[in-house]
Amino acid sequence: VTTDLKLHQSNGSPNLRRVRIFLAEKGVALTQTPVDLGAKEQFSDAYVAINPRRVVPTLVLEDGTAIGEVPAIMRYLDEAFPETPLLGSSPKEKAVVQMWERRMELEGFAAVMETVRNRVAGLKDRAIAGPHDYAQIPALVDRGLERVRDFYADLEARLAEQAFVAGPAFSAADITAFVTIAFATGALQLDIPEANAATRRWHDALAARESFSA
Ligand SMILES: N[C@@H](CCC(=O)N[C@@H](CS)C(=O)NCC(=O)O)C(=O)O
Repeated sequence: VTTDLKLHQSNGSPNLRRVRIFLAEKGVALTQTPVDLGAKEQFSDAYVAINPRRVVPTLVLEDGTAIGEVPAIMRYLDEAFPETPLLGSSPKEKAVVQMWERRMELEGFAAVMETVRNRVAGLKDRAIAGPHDYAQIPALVDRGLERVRDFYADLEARLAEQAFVAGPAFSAADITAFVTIAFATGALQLDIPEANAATRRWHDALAARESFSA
């Protein structure tokens, strides 16, 4: 489907990758407007008027409503374009998918993000994205690496029991877990451990889907 929706995005952003794969899986096309984070465009008056949190992504609806936060953007897209649901169909499925998507975000994605933001020299005093400046806490780097290792172990245990993160069907939880792994591998050189056979099987199957090149 072609839509009048607009997505403010940044190419290298892992949060954007979650949304891009989600859109590709659903076959929803929209207008993408780049926000240059390197040039601090997220702090420009024009962008702050759209997203006062000064982060990407932001989805802007036909009536001008601006939706921030990746899970909220996914929610809108899944409800507005109900074909190929990625957040479950029944009340039970919806709750189970949301539970797992949140776990992937809070225990995986956020752990990688915390580690990167407290480690990278270029993010000094920008340890948390958003309108406020926070100093890095170097001790969070070692703890973060430990959290990412635990995330890999927990994911392996889950995928040894289920075909996909939220159960027998592919969902948004798989997208968030996959992007977390790409982020951990690229930014922290923490790839899926060699011995994690279930995660590797799942990962290879997802990587073969066309949407995952989005
Ligand atoms: N919780 C937000 C997080 C968004 C976020 O942190 N975006 C990053 C890019 S991945 C950003 O805009 N960073 C701007 C900055 O570091 O100033 C969401 O789900 O959209």
